[in-house]
Amino acid sequence: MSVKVPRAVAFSLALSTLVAGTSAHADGVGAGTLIENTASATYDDGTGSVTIPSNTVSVRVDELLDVTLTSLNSGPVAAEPGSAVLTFEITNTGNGPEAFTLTANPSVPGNDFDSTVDLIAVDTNGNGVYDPGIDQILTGPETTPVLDAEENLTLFVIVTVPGEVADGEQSDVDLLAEAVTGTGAPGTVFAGQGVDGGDAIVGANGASANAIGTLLVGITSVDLIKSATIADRFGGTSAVPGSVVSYTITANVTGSGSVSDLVVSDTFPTGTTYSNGTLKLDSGSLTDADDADVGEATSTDISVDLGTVAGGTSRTITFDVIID
Ligand SMILES: [Ca+2]
Ligand SMILES: [Ca+2]
Ligand SMILES: [Ca+2]
Repeated sequence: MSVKVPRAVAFSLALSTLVAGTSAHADGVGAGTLIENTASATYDDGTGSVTIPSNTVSVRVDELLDVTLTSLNSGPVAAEPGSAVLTFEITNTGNGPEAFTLTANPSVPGNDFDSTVDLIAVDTNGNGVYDPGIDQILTGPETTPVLDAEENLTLFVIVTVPGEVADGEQSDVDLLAEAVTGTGAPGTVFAGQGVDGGDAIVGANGASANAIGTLLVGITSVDLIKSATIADRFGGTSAVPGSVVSYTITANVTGSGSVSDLVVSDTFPTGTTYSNGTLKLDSGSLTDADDADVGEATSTDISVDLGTVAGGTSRTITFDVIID
């Protein structure tokens, strides 16, 4: 009988790492996750292979508190006296669920004027636009819903621009977001206040963030100036029956913004009759018919639809009537 000679005692050490609990996040393992580690050894004692485990070491991942805040407005928001909306995005850059307290400061040094903050709302329906009656208005102290790690949310700060502002004036609004659990120097520990009773630890940016939204006042106004020249049948300028009265209407749009739906109209004065085909815009003829061009003349009046007109623009309308 030959005895099978056991192989030389084999000893190996295998490490197994088990990540249990909440899933990992893009920039770190989720708070409350248990990282468990057990070593094992395998050897042959002469009667066969034996495997023994070590005890398991278990590490619970603490909760990091952090946040970023950015303005979603591509530049200054055009404003005029009355309501204006500034748009921001908050992202929970910690690794656990956290809510954030919001504070909007409209009195930023350097402002040409200060707005007043009316309310802060969240974009409940996620369309990027403030929808009164749909998007949830936060009540003081304004606090976001609990955001999961990596979750972001669009916020609106609705302000009122005062009545006495001038065209071109600017004003900043500074929105601050702070982790509800706490803020402080990076590394500050809030014992037991993290996920599953772990600690909450202030992250690299202090568990708070701010962002600036800017209002730019664009007050645009329209001045309408009308004049007339007269040509009588005798080569003179007398207003007698048969004389032609040429009216010129100039619309001056001033300011840094624009006006929309600008329509200039004029009713022919009593005792006159429109001279067909004389309607012009900036010296270009318009048909009397209600057609594709912007002008129209009836037996009683003319109208010219200038649409949207930017500040700094003048448009001139002319037409003739004949004295009856
Ligand atoms: Ca938390
Ligand atoms: Ca909305
Ligand atoms: Ca026309």
